[in-house]
Amino acid sequence: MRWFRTQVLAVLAAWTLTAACGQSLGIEAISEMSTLAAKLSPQARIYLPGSSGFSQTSQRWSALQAPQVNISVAVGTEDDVVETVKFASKYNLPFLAYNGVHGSVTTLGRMDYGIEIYLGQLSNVEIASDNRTATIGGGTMSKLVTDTLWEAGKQTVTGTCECVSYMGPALGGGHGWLQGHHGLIADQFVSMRVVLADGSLKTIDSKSDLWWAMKGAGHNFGIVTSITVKIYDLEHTNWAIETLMYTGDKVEAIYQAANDYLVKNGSQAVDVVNWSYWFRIPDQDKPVIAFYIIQEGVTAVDSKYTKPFHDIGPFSIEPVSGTYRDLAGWTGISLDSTPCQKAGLSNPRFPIYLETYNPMAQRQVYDFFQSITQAASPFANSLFMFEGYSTRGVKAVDDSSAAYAFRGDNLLIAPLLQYQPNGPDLDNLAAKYGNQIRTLLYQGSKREELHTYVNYAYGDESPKSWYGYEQWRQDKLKALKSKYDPNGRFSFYAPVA
Ligand SMILES: Cc1cc2nc3c(=O)[nH]c(=O)nc-3n(C[C@H](O)[C@H](O)[C@H](O)COP(=O)(O)OP(=O)(O)OC[C@H]3O[C@@H](n4cnc5c(N)ncnc54)[C@H](O)[C@@H]3O)c2cc1C
Ligand SMILES: *[C@@H]1O[C@H](CO)[C@@H](O)[C@H](O)[C@H]1NC(C)=O
Ligand SMILES: *[C@@H]1O[C@H](CO)[C@@H](O)[C@H](O)[C@H]1NC(C)=O
Ligand SMILES: *[C@@H]1O[C@H](CO)[C@@H](O)[C@H](O)[C@H]1NC(C)=O
Ligand SMILES: *[C@H]1O[C@H](CO)[C@@H](O)[C@H](O)[C@H]1NC(C)=O
Repeated sequence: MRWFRTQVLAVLAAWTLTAACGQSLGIEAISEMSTLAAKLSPQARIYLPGSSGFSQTSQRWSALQAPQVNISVAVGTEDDVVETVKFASKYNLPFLAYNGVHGSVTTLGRMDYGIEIYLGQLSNVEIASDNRTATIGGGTMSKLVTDTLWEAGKQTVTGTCECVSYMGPALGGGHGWLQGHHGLIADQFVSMRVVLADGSLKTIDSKSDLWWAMKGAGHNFGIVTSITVKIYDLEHTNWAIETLMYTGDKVEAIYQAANDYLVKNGSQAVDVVNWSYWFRIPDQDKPVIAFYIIQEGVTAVDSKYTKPFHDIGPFSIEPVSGTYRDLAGWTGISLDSTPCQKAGLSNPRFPIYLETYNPMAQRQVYDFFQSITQAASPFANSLFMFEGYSTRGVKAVDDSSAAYAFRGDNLLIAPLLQYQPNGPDLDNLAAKYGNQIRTLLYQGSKREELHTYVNYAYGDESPKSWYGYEQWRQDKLKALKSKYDPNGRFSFYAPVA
């Protein structure tokens, strides 16, 4: 890395001086900077704009309000994280952890210069000798966790998408296929190593006051370099899915049936998941409804779940069976699926959590979605997602035990308006449409609180909508924030205040 140093130094010097608003940092500070590269491990890499390493480590899934950085530090060890955070803090430079780069909340755009801390080399999964926990590197992708545990006959709750990191979803609570059994990803935490705003590296567990905050608002408090989590014996390798495709005239019937036979106000079966997507396909002049019913431990989905949906009259029915590891491919989120590609598109979502479907509101949003996704529309490739994970394990965990605030909800709904970026007018139009859709669902819910999943958030929601409306939650988060991050260094991702 030595040959890099002169170049890096020159850039850092120029840029730090600019960053400090023309205020000179002085010779002493600049020579101090030269020590960052020297303090990093031999595995660390520093990438500057224009290099392929820089674009590989900093290109993001969504182009909308993406963070901007001037340097990418691909850390090789947890101490590299410590050194980089200390360095950034000392010179008051913004910094941000980059992991699976699928974070898309628009508050990330407030980072308009600074240091990227790329975690990709902190990737490993190690099963403890007692087989009850695994320790996972802070930069590990979900797929490696699932695959490594699978080889050993184990599993744990992870996010469903193969190219998303393990930690990214976990810090906001974390939804996954196995949450009906074991709870959220964050409910599996046993201990973690975390670099705090002051650059200290701490091992924390349930005895720390910070523990609560890391389970739902974790992005606001530190960089997790590794984590130990509960793992479980693999009980069922088999899974089956039935994909039912419908035309839009069936909307009310489908979601009435989903309420009656599946969701049942949160009491649905632990081994069943149903998702639906709305999107456009060739040969259909309106968006289709793809309804997935997924069941664990079987080779065909039980007809008690599928029959009511067959009766509604899908235009196609496709049953498939396989294993747990096929789920990502079946639902279009495996490594080679579209959502795992970084195609320079803007991908805002406008999430809302609900208890149950309101079939009339579903009709209203279907009609609206169909009107804004016509062939000539920039939003023609959008996807409307209705995620109905089993919730038993989530509800079984004490609601006050974590910063994650929405255990009472059953459905995670989000339109994803996907488009080729073309300036602020189009971004504003997307925001307007997305919020109109969300408002229709919200009004249809007759609720007084807008609950949103922080990890799907658009960015204009309030901290109450991300972290809960209860005053004690808001107070507790703010108190922890001023204790652990008084200068707000971790405040680009859905800041708590
Ligand atoms: C296709 C797709 C599928 C998804 N599937 C799921 C799912 O199944 N379940 C679910 O719950 N969510 C899911 N999400 C949402 C997901 O939780 C968020 O997008 C999450 O922010 C992605 O994390 P990342 O590491 O990929 O992204 P990044 O942009 O790298 O990280 C997001 C933010 O998390 C923080 N961060 C990341 N790693 C660390 C760390 N080690 N320590 C401290 N802070 C860190 C940083 O603040 C960073 O800005 C999905 C999103 C997409 C786009
Ligand atoms: C830092 O990056 C930002 C965003 O890309 C850019 O506007 C700025 O000019 C860069 N500063 C320096 C000194 O390179
Ligand atoms: C852990 O699992 C491995 C592989 O299944 C097995 O060989 C080993 O005996 C187990 N250890 C304990 C303590 O159960
Ligand atoms: C759904 O269940 C919750 C408790 O989990 C309850 O408060 C609510 O009244 C129920 N709603 C309906 C429509 O039955
Ligand atoms: C299916 O429907 C909803 C949302 O799609 C969800 O809450 C529920 O978990 C699902 N039902 C079952 C049985 O999995």
